[in-house]
Amino acid sequence: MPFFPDIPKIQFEGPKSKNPFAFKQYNPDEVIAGKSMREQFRFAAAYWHVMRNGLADPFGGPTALMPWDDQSNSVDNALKRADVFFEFINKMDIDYYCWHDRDISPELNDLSKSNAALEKVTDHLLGLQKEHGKKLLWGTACLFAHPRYSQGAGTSPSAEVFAYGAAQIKAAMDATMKLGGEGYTFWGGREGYSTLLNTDMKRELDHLAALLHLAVDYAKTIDFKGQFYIEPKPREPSTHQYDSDSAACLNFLRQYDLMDHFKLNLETNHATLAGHTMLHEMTVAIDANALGSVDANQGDELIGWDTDQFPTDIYLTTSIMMKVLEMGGFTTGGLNFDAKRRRESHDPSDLFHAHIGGMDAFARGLKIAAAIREDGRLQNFVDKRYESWNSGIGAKIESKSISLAQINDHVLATGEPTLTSGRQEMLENLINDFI
Ligand code: XUL
Ligand code: CO
Repeated sequence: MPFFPDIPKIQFEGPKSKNPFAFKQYNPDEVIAGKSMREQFRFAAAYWHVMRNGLADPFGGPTALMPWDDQSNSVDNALKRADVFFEFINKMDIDYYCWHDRDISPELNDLSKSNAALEKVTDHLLGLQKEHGKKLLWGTACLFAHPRYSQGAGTSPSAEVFAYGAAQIKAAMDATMKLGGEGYTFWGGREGYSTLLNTDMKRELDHLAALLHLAVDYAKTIDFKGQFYIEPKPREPSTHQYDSDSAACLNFLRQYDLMDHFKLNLETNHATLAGHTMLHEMTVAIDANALGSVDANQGDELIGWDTDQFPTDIYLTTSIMMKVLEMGGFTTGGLNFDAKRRRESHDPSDLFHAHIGGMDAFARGLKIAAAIREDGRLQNFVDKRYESWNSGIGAKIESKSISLAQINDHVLATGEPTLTSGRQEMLENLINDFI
């Protein structure tokens, strides 16, 4: 029996369609920039938002209608949710999904019981994946919801809590491996502090690195070949989270000799909270050859928290896809809709409108980004802006074949430099010509 009986399989009908249950822009088989859209995006649905987010906010309880969910913490309820979820991603034509262990399977306050439940649920998910040809983009352990993690997991002051978190990670990695997951993510929700008055930051960071090294070592013993990611976010729920932005994450990975094993999973709204644009965060990561995957959403300009809205801003999706194309496309990663409906959008059908909108917005962004790259004027402008480095004094500085004294002689001989305009407004106009 279908759980979304009134909703058809979502298909591409083109920009003229007035059908709210159709893609207007996302045409999975259309080739853009050398790959089908399906391959360019590697869209994933987030299990936690689709199945487990009741749409509560800090001032009010859940509103989402989930007629299939008996609200119990039982394995049976978890198994049923998996069926609902697979009907959803099938109808949406989304190939991948992502989960936290405790979204798919209950926390039973006893590790061996929780693990046994996880085993049963992942048996079922494996069957559903095979039946419907779906894949796991990444798995992760939820080390922030249970009260035991209220003071952190890898950075908890308690070694026993660290150990519990590590054991939970072991089970989540086993489950990811079992489901053929292409990645494994660490988002340090409470890996930070509420006040420095009670915090030994150095020790906590050493412990967090130790946890990641334990996971890397364990991956070798089970032959897990998936990509590890860390996901930056500066705050919320902690006052300060150690993985605050791309630059902080890269510094941490380098300091603790983890660069070979990790890439970043960047989320748009986390970039905003860090006071950066997503373009900035992606540029920092790509320049370090460390962009792995993207949690696709957008924030609100007026609300100060992580609103995790579905991405609809074409300017934003264009800039994201320009960077994705620049790095040569996703390999292990993809675009995971870490996004939730507004609290008012409580109908199951709103899940469809939300994902359709996000996928169409990215399809437009991809087409625009590909056209801008094809046109070449933007890249030519940037190349030309730096051309003084290609020969003469610039080339000598870049190749480190000139001394400070020789540079001084050069300046004495050549005099005051002339600058060319940065032409920001002209370039903004150029982008708008394509949008
Ligand atoms: C929270 C967040 C997480 C991670 C996975 O802001 O983004 O859901 O993506 O733990
Ligand atoms: Co996220």
